Amino acid sequence: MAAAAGTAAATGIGALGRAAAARRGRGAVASREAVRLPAPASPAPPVPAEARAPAPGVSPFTTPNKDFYRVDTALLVPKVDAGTWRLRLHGQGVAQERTHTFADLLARPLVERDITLTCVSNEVGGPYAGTARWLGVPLAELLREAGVRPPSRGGPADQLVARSVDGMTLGTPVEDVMDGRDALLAVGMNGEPLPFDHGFPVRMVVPGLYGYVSACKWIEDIELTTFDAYDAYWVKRDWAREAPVKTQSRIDTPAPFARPAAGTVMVAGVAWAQRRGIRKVEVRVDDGPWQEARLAAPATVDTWRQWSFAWRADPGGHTLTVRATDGTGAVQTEQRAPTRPDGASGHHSVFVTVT
Ligand SMILES: Nc1nc2c(c(=O)[nH]1)N[C@H]1C(S)=C(S)[C@@H](COP(=O)(O)O)O[C@H]1N2
Ligand SMILES: [Mo]
Repeated sequence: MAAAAGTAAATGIGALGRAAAARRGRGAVASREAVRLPAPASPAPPVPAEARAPAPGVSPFTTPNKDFYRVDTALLVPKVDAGTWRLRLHGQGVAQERTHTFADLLARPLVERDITLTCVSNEVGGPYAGTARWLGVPLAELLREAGVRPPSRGGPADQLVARSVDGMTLGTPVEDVMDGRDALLAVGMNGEPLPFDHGFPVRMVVPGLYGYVSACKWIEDIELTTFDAYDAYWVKRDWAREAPVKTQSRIDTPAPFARPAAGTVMVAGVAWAQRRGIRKVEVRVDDGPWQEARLAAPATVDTWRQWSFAWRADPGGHTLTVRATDGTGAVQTEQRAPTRPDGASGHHSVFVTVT
C-alpha cells in the first residue's frame, strides 16, 4: 500500500492544482471549526475503569486522535468543505436515490460507539490498530430508508461500494452493514469533528472488517452493486474481496530488546477480535506452558481488550509470546500468514534480556 502511495507522489500535482487546493482548504478548515457536534441520542457507556490494565506501557484504551494510525493513499489530505459536501446514495435495489448534506446527517439521531479499527496491512505485533469513540449515523437506517434490503431479505445488491472525494473505492458486504452491528457514517471521533487525516467531514466505520473494505474516509458516494460486477481499488490489486478481522494479540510492554531487572516484570498489551470479543489471553515464556494472563474488563465485542501478566523473570535472554482466544472459543492461530491477501496471522513474540 505504501508503494502505491509512492506512485501517486511520483505522478505529481501541478502548482495551479496546489493553489486551488489551498483555497478549498481554507473553506474546509473554517467549516470544520464551525461544526458543533450534537449530543448522541444513543451515547456510549463510559469505558469502565476496570477496562484498563494496571500496567504502565500498555496502549491506552482510547487512542488519542493525534496518535491514531493513518493509512491511506492520499498524498495531499483531502480538505472538504462540510457546507458544500454531499453524499449520494444510489444503485441496485435503491428504490429512491438520495443525496444527504452534512446538516441532514447532524439533524438525525446520532449514536456513539467505541470501535477498534484495524488495518489489513498490519504485521503481527504492528501499530495499525486503534480504538476511538465514534459518533455517527447508523448506516443501515439510511439504507433502509432508501429501500435497500440485504441479500438475506431478497435484496439484489451484495456489495456496497463507497467512493471518496479522492477516488478511492472500498467494497463492503451489504449483509454485514445491515446485520445489526454498529456500521456508522461517522462525523465525530473522540469528541471532536473528524480530523482531516481521518476523513472529515464523514467516513464509514464498520466493526469487524479491516479498514480497506469498510472505513472509507472523505466519503461522497455510496453505490449498491454486486461483488460479481465490481472490484474495489485494493481488490484490483490482489487483496481479498471480503476481509473480516482476524483475532490478534500484541505485547506492548516490555518493548523488544528491553533489559528489565530480574523479579516481577509486568507484561501487558491488547488483543482484538471485533464482533467476537476476547475471552482469554495467554502468555508463554520461551518454550514453557501457556499461562493465563489477567484480562481487563471488556468494553464491547467491537473493542480491543487490555491484558497483563506478572512475570517472575529470571536473568538471561527470554522470548515472550502471546495468543488470544476469541468469544467463540477459537484460539488465535499460530499459523503465520502475510498481510496480503486478507490479513496477517501468527503469534507476536518479543525477545528481552533480563538483567
Ligand atoms: N479515502 C480513503 N479512505 C480510506 C483509505 C484510503 O486510502 N482512502 N484507506 C483505508 C484503510 S486501508 C484503512 S486501514 C483505514 C484507516 O483509517 P485511519 O487512517 O483513520 O486510521 O481507512 C480506510 N479508508
Ligand atoms: Mo488498511
